[in-house]
Amino acid sequence: DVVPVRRALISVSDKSGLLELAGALADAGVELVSTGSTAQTIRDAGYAVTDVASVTGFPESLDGRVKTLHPAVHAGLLADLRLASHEQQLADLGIAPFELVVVNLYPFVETVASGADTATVVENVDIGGPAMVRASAKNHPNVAIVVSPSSYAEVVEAVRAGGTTLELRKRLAAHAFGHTAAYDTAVAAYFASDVVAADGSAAVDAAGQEARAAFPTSLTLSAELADTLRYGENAHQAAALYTSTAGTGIAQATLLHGKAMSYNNYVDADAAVRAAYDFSEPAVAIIKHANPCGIAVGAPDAVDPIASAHAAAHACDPLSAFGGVIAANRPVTLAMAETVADIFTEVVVAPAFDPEALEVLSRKKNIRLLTLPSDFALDDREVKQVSGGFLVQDADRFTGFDQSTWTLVSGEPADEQTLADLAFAWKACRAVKSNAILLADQGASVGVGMGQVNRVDSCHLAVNRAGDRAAGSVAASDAFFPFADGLQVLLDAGVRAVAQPGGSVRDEEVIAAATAAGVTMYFTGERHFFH
Ligand code: 93A
Repeated sequence: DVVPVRRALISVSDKSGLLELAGALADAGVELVSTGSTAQTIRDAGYAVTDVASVTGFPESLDGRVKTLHPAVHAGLLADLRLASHEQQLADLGIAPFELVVVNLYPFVETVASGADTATVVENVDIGGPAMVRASAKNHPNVAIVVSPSSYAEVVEAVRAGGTTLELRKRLAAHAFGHTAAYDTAVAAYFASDVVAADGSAAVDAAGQEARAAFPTSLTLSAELADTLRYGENAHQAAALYTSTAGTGIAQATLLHGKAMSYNNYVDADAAVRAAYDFSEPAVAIIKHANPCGIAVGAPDAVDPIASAHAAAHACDPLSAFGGVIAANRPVTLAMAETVADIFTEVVVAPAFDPEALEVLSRKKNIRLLTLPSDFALDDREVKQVSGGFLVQDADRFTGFDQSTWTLVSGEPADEQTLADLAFAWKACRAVKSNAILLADQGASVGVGMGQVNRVDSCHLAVNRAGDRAAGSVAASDAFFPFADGLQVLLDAGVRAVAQPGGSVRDEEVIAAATAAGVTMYFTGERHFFH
């Protein structure tokens, strides 16, 4: 089932990687046929290329609307050479087949996002490109279809090795159909209104009013089916993973070891990564049911800061950490791996694993080891589904975090260590579902109260979890204390300092309680609800 590549059709808007590809194919003796500016780019680099117009005998016309839409091209894409009759007909018609097609489409989504006028947007609806992509994908027993520069290396390797395998061509065909489907979805959404946004980011109508400038008048999510999952949150729910084409997040992470990721693994790994990457210093977050059972940064004097962060995060709530999902914002070291190996853990996600760490953890059959993309980034916008629609918001980030903007409202100004602990607690608290109360000491959470429908219960939970570590810890609250009662629970437990947004109508009462206890309290001026 190996198909040697003799003739390739290349027509790409995104020219990244094009010359390396063309060079490699030319060196392998492949004849290159190409459209307008793609052909020009290849020719300028000194490689021989045939213009598609000389294949069709028809000039590229109507401002490029008709370039490859011609039987001389499409018969070459669609002929099934396993059939003698197709081979004969091609010969009779004087048409040569293509074994490789490289197409990426007019940048429709990017054109809309740039605020271009309607005529320009419409001109960027690619017709000939998807036709070639779909024809070649249909004919995958004979043709390899490449729609993304990220596939170039693999295809070149196959060409050099003597041809493409059926396995590769089928995989490329699946990618190709997913790609044109996502493309058409974006086009359909644009025609359904004026504006489209993709990949969770917003695009602005060219004529959009300033007040609405940050958000498009309509939204479609452009994502491709990456994987079907065993099931969803529960065994009776079917589920799948879609990846945004431009995304570089948890959905694009690489599974190095272990069983396939589950739906809940993805949710928790995302929460874990989001928590760990709030810190610039080495940090670890351990997540269960999307909530932290522990977050910590490495001790400043630690020989192995990420192992130190993990040990401290685990110490927060060892009971809950059983079966947890762990994220580290630094490569996992041997020392960390050895500790993790002794604790039943669902997933460890990190930018990398030291080789010895990988070896130790790979011995565990049931653990999943995941590396983040090298250009890992959290999305700037978050989309949440509600029945019948979507909510979209800027992601909550600590970019530009500046503790000097906090206001001291009670007690003595905190010393350096306490300020550092408060900053840590404040950031870590952001990763906790509201109502969130987080107690911390020396760069590690010691008690977390999460997800309660009143703040008093969250305070009790945090204090109970912290046990005898509550006394002398610092506290952070994701939102203001509406009454003094919640704060009083923390004060009674002996916390030494508190950070909270402030802004309650009863702030005076709350400050009075802190002052009466002689406890330092800062208003941060910013709320961090997380639901
Ligand atoms: O305008 S089209 O819909 N009509 C066509 O016949 C056609 N053939 C290729 N767009 C067409 N293409 C697209 O042109 C490809 O999908 C690719 O994005 C682009 C490459 O054109 P050029 O080589 O001139 O940059």
